[in-house]
Parts: sequence; structure tokens; C-alpha cells
Amino acid sequence: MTIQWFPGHMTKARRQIQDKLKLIDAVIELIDARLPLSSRNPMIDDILQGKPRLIIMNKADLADPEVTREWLAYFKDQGHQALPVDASTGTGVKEIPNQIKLLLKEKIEKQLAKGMNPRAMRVLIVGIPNVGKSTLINRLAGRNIAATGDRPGVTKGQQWIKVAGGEMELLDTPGILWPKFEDQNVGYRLAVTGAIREEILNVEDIAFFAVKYLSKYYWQPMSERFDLKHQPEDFENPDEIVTVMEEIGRKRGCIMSGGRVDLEKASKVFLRELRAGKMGRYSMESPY
Ligand SMILES: Nc1nc2c(ncn2[C@@H]2O[C@H](COP(=O)(O)OP(=O)(O)OP(=O)(O)O)[C@@H](O)[C@H]2O)c(=O)[nH]1
Ligand SMILES: [Mg+2]
Repeated sequence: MTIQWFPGHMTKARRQIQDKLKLIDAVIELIDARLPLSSRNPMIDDILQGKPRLIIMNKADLADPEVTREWLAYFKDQGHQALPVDASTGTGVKEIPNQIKLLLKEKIEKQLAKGMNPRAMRVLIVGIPNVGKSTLINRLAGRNIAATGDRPGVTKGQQWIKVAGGEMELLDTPGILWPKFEDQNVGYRLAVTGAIREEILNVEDIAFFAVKYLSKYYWQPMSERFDLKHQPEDFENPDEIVTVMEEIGRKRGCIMSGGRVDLEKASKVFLRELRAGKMGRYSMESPY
């Protein structure tokens, strides 16, 4: 993921999706279940121009299931259909064609009433980089079509992929959207989950952000993992958060000559373990 979102790129990405909208019946908007706000495009409603849309909370296997349930209720309240999915193993994927059918119920019924045979539902997958678009396409297709970890934003000739026994057709190239980055916290959340390259932000800052968040909301799994003794009392006090980071560093042997904790190393170790799921499932945004 090396894409830089300059205004020109955004306009191009937007135009590419809007060109494709003419060809399709419905959109699958992929978001990261751990970050349902930060992993969404800020202009998505505007870009999709009222196309029927299914929201898929992907990587649900990594998210806190309780928070995911809250989000599902939230989206329902907003009048959106949403579905938790783990595209990497396929959990929830079978439900997708049914959900799309529900979205297009009226259209399909009209075709039937006219004595027409409903044609395959044509669907476009959209989402920000690294959210799992290629993985989902491959999962739905039951074979490897889209390269995962592929370079985003490269459009080739358009192809339809038949899925769900021919009931549904997917465009083989997903629509790439940009996240909202005016808000620095959005950048940190995306970096914590590994959705954007670490090099863009300072690794100690990313780890600080994560340790602060986990100290507040997921202290138990984090303290168990690193055998931490003292939960911060004031989460807004940076010294208390850095103290936790130092304790983590000591537990992992990240010590410099002179006995001081190597915070950069500690940060890298911590983030690696977090992303590998060693502290269990977590969500970084909740709707309420
Ligand atoms: N744990 C978990 N990992 C997933 C899931 N879906 C995708 N991944 C992983 O997330 C990473 C990115 O997946 P891709 O399918 O390449 O994402 P993409 O949206 O196509 O990314 P770009 O092509 O860069 O825009 C890969 O390492 C996948 O294995 C999921 O549901 N759960
Ligand atoms: Mg891809």
C-alpha cells in the first residue's frame, strides 16, 4: 500500500467508481470491523449516488464481537444493511448473495412480474486500501482471481466474475476509496491496525496511541499479556502511558546500554503482537 491521496488521485478514484456505477445493481462497501468510522470514505454517500448498498464489516474475526453487535444495530438504525464477515476464512461470506438479493428485492420482483427471468445481480466491491477487497473477491469466486496485497488503483480491462452459482456477478477490479485523513486520530487508528504503512507516522506515536486506548478499554488482555501491574489512572497524562510502554519494553527485553528502555523497539514489538492478535480481539471505535 504505497498510494498517496492527492486531490488528483481522489478525483480519479471517484470518477472510476462513478463510471462503474452505471454497470451495476448494487455496491458492497467494505469497512474494517475494528474501525467502522476511520475505515470509511468520508464522501461515500455522495459517491454512491443512492445505489443500493450492503455494508460489510470485514475482519470481524479481529474485532470485539460485542462492539460489532453495537455497530450492526447502529447501521440498522441508519437504514443500512450490514453484515460481519471474515473474508480470510470465509465466515459470513455465504450470506452476502442473500443480502444483496434482499437489497434488490423490488427490482427482482418487478422483473418477475413482467415475466422476465431475473438476470445475475451485478455488484461492485469498494473500500479503502488493505480492507480486504481482493480477499473477498477471491472468497466469493472460490478461486484466486484478484491478487491480495496487490498494488491498488490499477485498472485493467473490465471483467465479470460469476459467483453464487451464477446468481451474482462481480466486477473483478474493486473500487478503491481513500480514508478520511483530515483527522489525525483516524491516521493513528488505521496505523494501529496495520491499514496504513507504519513509516507514514512515527512508530512510538502509533504505539502510544494504542497503549493509551488499550489501557482504557482493554486493560485486562494487555496487562495479562505483558504482566503489567499498574493501570494508568489518568489516561490523558502522557507520563502514565509512557510508563506502561516502558514496562512493556522491560518485559520484552528492549533495553539500551545504560539500562534505559528502548521505546522504539518496545513500540515495534508491542504493535507486532497486537496485530498478530496476541491481545485478543479489539475494536477501536464504538458507535455510542
Ligand atoms: N484476519 C483477517 N484478515 C483479513 C481479512 N480480510 C483480509 N485480510 C487480510 O488483510 C490484508 C489485505 O487484504 P487484501 O484483500 O489484499 O486487501 P485489499 O482491500 O485488496 O487491499 P488493496 O488492494 O491494497 O486496496 C491481507 O493480508 C489479508 O489476508 C479478514 O476478514 N480477516
Ligand atoms: Mg487488492
